[in-house]
Amino acid sequence: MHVTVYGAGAIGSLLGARLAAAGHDLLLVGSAAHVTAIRDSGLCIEGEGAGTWRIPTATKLPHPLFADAVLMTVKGYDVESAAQALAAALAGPVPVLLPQNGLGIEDRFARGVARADAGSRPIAVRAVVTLPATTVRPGVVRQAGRGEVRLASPTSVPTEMARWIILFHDLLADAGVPVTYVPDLDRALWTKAVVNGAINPVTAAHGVLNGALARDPHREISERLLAEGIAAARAGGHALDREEVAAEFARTVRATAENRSSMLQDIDRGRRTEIGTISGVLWETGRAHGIAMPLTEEYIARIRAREPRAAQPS
Ligand code: KPL
Repeated sequence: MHVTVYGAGAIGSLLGARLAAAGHDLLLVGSAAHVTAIRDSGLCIEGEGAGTWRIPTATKLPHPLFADAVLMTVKGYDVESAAQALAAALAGPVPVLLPQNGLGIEDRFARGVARADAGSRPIAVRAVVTLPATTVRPGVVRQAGRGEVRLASPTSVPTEMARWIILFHDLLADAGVPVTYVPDLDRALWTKAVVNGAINPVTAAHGVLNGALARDPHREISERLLAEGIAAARAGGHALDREEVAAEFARTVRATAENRSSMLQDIDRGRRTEIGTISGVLWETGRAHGIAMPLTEEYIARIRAREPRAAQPS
């Protein structure tokens, strides 16, 4: 299958390498530094499933783009402009996996597609991804722990959508990527957002690995953020179960203990973060329902203060 990874950072490169290893024809569209390193020495994956793969790369989407499937792994705040560019480049209706952290991603995608001056309507397939991936340096990505891809159960969606979900499920599963179906994707997305809201800003503000959140003083901060996030999500009508979310938090911290969260990696590189689509959306949801979220607000401010000035707001 011809698969394009659009926004080949840590997670996109990791998934791209798995698909290339399974024999698919990949195109990785990424930053100039990453692309140059891959052209020089191949894409090197460290940790789980280590190896080096020679994969075609580009710094821009080709026009027209011929692909059977796209993994759109750009950051949440770039989804709208990326969707617009993708819709303009694609020759026909192609399924696009959206595995971003955070919330409101499908709406951003739909807005981008609507703005595109093009006939093609890419089909958004939302996913939750818990795989921990770290960019060690351009061209080198480490899978630091375990995780999976979660897709909506095909029985929970209209038939036309089910076939695209099954396509991504089988594509990833055949490449050895752990992938599961969840009965309620909205619940899985909000659970992941609340868990990210308790992991990413804390690791990024304090410069610690995910595993540090299993111990005080960081555990206590994360638990309070978790409680605020759960309250906001529930007030917003998302049926989160407190114990289930706490268990998912503990499992994620354990399985990704050696990982630098994506937000910490962004801060390390002086880049914009996903604080807006993660904690920002949780905080706005809380505010709309009269839920006080003082610690979430404090951590949003801490992360914003560390972002490059031009990057703000989300
Ligand atoms: O989603 C992640 C991230 O870093 O953004 C986790 C799963 C927490 C891994 O670090």
